[in-house]
Amino acid sequence: MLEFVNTEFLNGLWQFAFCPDAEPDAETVLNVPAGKYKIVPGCFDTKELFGKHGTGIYRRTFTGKDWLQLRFEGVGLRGRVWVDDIFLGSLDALFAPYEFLFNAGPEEHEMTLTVAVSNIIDESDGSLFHEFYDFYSFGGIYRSVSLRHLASSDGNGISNIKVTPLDASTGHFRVQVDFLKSVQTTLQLLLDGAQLANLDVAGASAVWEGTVKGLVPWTPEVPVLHTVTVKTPMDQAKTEFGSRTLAWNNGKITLNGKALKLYGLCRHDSHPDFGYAMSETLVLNDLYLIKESGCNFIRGSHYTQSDFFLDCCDRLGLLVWEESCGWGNSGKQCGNEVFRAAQLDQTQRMVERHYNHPSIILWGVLNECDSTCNATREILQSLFGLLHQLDHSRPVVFASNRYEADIALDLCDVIAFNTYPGWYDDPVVADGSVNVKRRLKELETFLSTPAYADKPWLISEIGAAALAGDHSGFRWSEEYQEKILIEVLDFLENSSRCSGMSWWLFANANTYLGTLHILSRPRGFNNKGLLSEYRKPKLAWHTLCRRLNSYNK
Ligand code: ADA
Repeated sequence: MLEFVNTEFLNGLWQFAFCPDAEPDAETVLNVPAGKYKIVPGCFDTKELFGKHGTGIYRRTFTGKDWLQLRFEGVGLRGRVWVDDIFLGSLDALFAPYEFLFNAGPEEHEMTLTVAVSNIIDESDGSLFHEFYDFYSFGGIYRSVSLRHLASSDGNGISNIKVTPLDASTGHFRVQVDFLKSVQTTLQLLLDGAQLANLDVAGASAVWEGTVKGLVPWTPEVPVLHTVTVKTPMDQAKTEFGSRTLAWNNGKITLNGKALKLYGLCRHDSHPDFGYAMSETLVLNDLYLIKESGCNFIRGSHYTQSDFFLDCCDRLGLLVWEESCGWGNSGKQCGNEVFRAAQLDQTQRMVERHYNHPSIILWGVLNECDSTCNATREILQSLFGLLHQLDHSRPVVFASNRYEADIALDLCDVIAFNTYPGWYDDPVVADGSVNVKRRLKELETFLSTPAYADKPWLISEIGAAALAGDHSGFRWSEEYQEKILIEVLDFLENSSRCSGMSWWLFANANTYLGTLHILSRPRGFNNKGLLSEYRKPKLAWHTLCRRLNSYNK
């Protein structure tokens, strides 16, 4: 994680008021009496406000002077921020990090921070969240809030450090230091606490590139992290990174020259009791479960992940697909200019913030967008263009459910299919067998044609729902889910074309029990987890652990 000096967290108890069915104006927000308290990070509608829509008004005080920077790591569905009665700006994209720089004046004093957070679903085409998405619209300040006290008199300081590993075999890497504004200064770079270089800075960024002999590489098996510290006369910041070489060609993704076979799970960062504000203990517990199952890969579906989650993946050697928020967006929506701008903005925020995490091996966008339309092809072109411009070092991808009819596969560095043979498509045939392998073979043949043969292929989703305790053997039973999983693992073991999978889903996750999903989402959960929503294993979990751990022996 990127860490700045003189930064304090504003987490803990905040005053709280709820305005049902409304997004009140500034006057109301700033004057409404706050009769309750809520915890930040937290979702306000997991318990007594469950199912209610409206605006949660959060308030607390802090002290400071001169230039300050407020940082929100993730708020949803959207928020507005005031310091005293000054409007600082909006938090438009759920799960995305935002920063606000402001001058509090020369005297140290107490200020009131007010954040109005709405969980009312905006159904306009430009919106980043819709009711048809298959994950619940919990509202709240669900990730950390922090306050940075800048030492400079002009509001300048370090804004980012981006470390790009260029060749892990030689220890060649590049460091780019960005500033909030253009500056003339000197800068000291340290690697793991030891002097690396001194640079003169004239402009809004400075770059160092070089080779450090003996720099220990990052691998999933031995995930060694290094720290780059940047010191200027007025500021200091540091970040961890891992030295690893990622490449994608000839149908393979390679890490440090070795072809990857990814065995993984899609995961929602959610829990029925806490929504999207899972405690660090719960997140770490999930990651140990995944690591110990023998998996080496997680698809962070379907939004920007938390810093803590990524810090843990870096340390545990788990590989990550991180994607910005989108779900089944239509061609009409993809062609909407507001939607396009919002997608570009949230994707940039994700990449700028998480650039240094060695665990991230794929940048994803727009899960299951309608990639049979020209408008969708165009937005994908824009998003992939942005991603390539921000980061040359990672492949770009989106999870397609249009397969042979997709008109955007050529744009991807890695092709990924969400496919549900045996569940939505081709369920059980008469003799009780499922058609999973047949469909996967068809996709394999399609992707072995010259147009696609060079692009690595992932099964980004495949799965079946199981209601814990149903042992009938029919669809919805634990046994049926296990049957599908076994077919997928059999296929993967024998396919040299497919680079791996992320099974849908790690643990059951809250979604809607509305008219849209009522027949397929019993209890208001997506039940395709290998674990229950409280992380209790279903039969297939044990099978996965047994199979994957046997590969490592
Ligand atoms: C899709 C989607 C997931 C989930 C899944 C399912 O592939 O990407 O978010 O909704 O289907 O369970 O049907």
